[in-house]
Amino acid sequence: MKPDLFQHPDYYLLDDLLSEEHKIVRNTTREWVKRELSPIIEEYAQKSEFPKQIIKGLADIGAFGPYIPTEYGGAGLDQISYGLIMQEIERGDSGIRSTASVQSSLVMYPIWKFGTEEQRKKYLPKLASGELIGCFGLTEPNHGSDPGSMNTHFKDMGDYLLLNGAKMWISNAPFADIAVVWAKDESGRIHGLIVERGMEGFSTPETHNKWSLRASATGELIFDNVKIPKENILPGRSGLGAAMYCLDSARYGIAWGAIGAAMDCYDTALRYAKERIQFDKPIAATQLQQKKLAEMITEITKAQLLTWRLGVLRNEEKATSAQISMAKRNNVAMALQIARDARQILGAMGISGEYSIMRHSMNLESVITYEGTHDIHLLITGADITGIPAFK
Ligand code: TGC
Ligand code: FAD
Repeated sequence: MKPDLFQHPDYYLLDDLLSEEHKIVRNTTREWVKRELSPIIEEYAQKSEFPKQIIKGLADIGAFGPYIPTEYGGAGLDQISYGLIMQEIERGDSGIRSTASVQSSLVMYPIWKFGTEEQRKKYLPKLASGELIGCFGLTEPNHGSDPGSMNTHFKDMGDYLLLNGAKMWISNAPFADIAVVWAKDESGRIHGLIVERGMEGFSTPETHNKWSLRASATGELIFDNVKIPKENILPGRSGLGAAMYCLDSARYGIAWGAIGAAMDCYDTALRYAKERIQFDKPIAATQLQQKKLAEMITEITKAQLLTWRLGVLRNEEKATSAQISMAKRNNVAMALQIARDARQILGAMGISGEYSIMRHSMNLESVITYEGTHDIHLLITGADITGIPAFK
């Protein structure tokens, strides 16, 4: 892969809206990505393997629990810093951002928000340091967009809970030490449970043959009469809303992350277009390529503004779920379109692993599906503005 020459597009001087701390966090993450991730990511994506050696580095830059309080090992940062970390990591690769998103927003966040003090103390510091890796099991083979219809369930056996069922398409599953799993009790109410690797009847087979998110490990979670200690239930909140509350945090991070992928594609295409000579002039001198590049920077700038504002609302605890859906949907679709246009600007080189664009493009095909599909987020906006849910 070519050396990482990334330069940050900031057409509307959005850096002026960031604090010194935001810039330090952003620059530290960017330097780590250039130094530790860019040189190896193409090789790991090609061989379809998560680079486990970067876990410690991710923990060191605060990517595991950026906004979790320092007393639990988190970085104690605000929501804009969290977003900037996700942006910079996804500038490197969406699959690596996935690992950070799941660990932070889908594992540490529910334990922090809905767990007991004992659970927080037991798991959060080890998750923050990367000593433990977690995954989040909501999706099932027959229930994706409609998780409320899930089949995974548990029975109260007096001394313990007996868990049965299966989850599918679970990021980090093949090597996770713990799983936050959503399952129904005997009355049909959904709860979060902490399932630990090694519990009898719990297995995590890997999902192979993905053309997308190849540097992220995806797998199933299978529960065959797994005995779960009662102290592993998250008691603070139950119902589908508890799982969705965690998704709000992860979707917010993805809205920032997608900008990172888009910025990388734009920056690569701009540099290439200025250097690539055809018909005795740089292809950047042609109107057709300028149209693509001008539209890219316009869309990136709009997404940056939307997402920065969402970050301010998150910091003020005023952001709604529907506002987060709008940003996730807009930004991922924007990034995917930019990846496709950038690929064309590079001609044949656009499909080569010498450049990051094709990898981003393939990754974004997962990002536009997970954490709520493009369609589902549109329906969430539709329900919000009309007051009429159109899912069913
Ligand atoms: P509905 O009746 O609308 O809601 C059920 C309960 O949930 C509450 N709720 C939310 N709470 C907080 N934040 C949100 N975004 C919420 N959305 C819904 C709602 O208030 C209600 O609460 P209560 O107390 O009244 O019961 O639910 P529905 O059954 O009609 O379904 C609609 C819904 C929301 C589930 C659907 O729109 C949706 O979002 N489907 C998408 C499923 C999804 O996003 N799955 C993601 C799986 S995890 C994943 O993909 C990780 S990838 C990670 C990575 O690698 O980066
Ligand atoms: P379906 O729900 O079957 O949807 C299929 C199509 O129908 C979509 O286009 C959808 O938009 C459309 N559709 C569905 N309902 C409606 C409707 N009411 N109206 C109109 N159209 C509709 N899940 C986890 O729990 N944890 C994870 O860590 C995780 N990681 C993932 C990693 C990867 C790489 C991928 C690809 C997925 C991951 N997922 C994870 C699963 C992901 O959240 C689901 O794939 C997603 O929610 C969509 O579910 P589905 O694939 O079953 O699609």
